[in-house]
Amino acid sequence: PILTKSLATAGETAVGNNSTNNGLSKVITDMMGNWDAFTFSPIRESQVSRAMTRRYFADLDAYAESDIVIIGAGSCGLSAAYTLGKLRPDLKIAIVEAGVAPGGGAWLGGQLFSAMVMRKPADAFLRELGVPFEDEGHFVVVKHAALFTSTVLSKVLQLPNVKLFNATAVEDLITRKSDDGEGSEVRVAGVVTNWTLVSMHHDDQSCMDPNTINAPVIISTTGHDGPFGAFSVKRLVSMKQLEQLGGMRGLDMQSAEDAIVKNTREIVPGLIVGGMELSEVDGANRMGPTFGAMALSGVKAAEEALRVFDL
Ligand code: AHZ
Repeated sequence: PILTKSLATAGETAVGNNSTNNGLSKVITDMMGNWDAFTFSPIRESQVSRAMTRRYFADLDAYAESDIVIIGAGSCGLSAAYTLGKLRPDLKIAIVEAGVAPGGGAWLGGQLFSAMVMRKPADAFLRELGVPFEDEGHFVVVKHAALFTSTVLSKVLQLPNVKLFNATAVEDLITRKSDDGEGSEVRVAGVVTNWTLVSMHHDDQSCMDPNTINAPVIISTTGHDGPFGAFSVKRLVSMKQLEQLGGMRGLDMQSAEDAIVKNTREIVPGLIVGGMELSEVDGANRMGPTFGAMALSGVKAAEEALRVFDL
C-alpha cells in the first residue's frame, strides 16, 4: 500500500443539509422568493482554473504509482472499484475510462427500454448499494438502469482512495519480463494512457507521446469487441501473450452469466479480466440486457486482485 493523501482530498469538509420539514435545507428555502437580494460569493477566473488544475495534476502525480488500475468504467469496472475501494481504503485505485461519460453500456437496460434486469443472487449487490428494485421471483428489476449506474458511480466517486480519469484512453500495457516461473513471458505492470481525443488523432498528427501509470495489478473491463472494447486482450494477442481470442459467441442468458462470473480471473500475471471483455478471451456467450453478471464479475475481479496482491 502506497496511499498518499492527494491535494484533492486534503481538507475536504463534510456537508450536512440541515433539512427542514419541507424536505429542503433551510438555506435553500430562505433563498427561494428572495432572489432580488441574491448574489454569488466573489471569484476571479484564475481561481477556478487553479482550483481544477492543481487538483488534477496532484492526482496525476499521486496516481502515477497506483496499487490497482481499473481499465473501463462500465458496470463491471465500477462494481470492481466499489468493492475494492470499500474493502481496502488503504489501496490507491485509479480508474481509466476512455469516454467522457463513465458507465459504459449500463445507462439503459437494453435496447432503449430503461429498466435494468438482474438475476438473483445479484440483488445482493443492489442491496449493498441501496438501489431499490422490484422482486420478480428469480430476477429483480431496477426501474431505470441509470439509477443503478448513477448510484454505483456516486458511491465510487465518494471513496477517497479512488480517482477516475475519464476522457482518458489506455493505449498500451506496461510489461516486465515475468518471474512467475509458470511459462508466462511477461507480467503486466501498468498502463499507458493518453487523452482520448489525442488517441483518436494518431493517424493525422505527428507523434503525441502518452503518459503512464505503474501498478502491480490491472483489472481490465473494457467490454466486448466493437469500435472500441476488448482492448487489453486484443493487445495480449498482438504481443503474443495469448495465442488467439475465442471470440464472443451468440446470446444465451442462462449459461453466459455464470460463465463470466466464474471465469473472471488473472489472464496473464498482473492482468485480471472481467465483464464482457472476458467473453472475447474464452469464446463465451453473451447475455444481452441482464446485468447481474457484470456486477458480480466486478466483485470477483476485486477478490482476485486482492488474492494476486497477496493481501
Ligand atoms: O468506454 C468503454 C466503456 O465505458 C471503456 N473502454 C473501452 N476501451 C477502453 C480503453 N481505455 C479506457 N482502451 C476503455 N477505457 O470500457 C467500458 C466498458 O464498459 P461496458 O459496459 O462496455 O463493459 P462491461 O463488461 O462492464 O459491461 C458489458 C455489458 C454488456 S453485456 C452485452 C451483451 O451481452 O451484448 N452488452 C453489453 C454492453
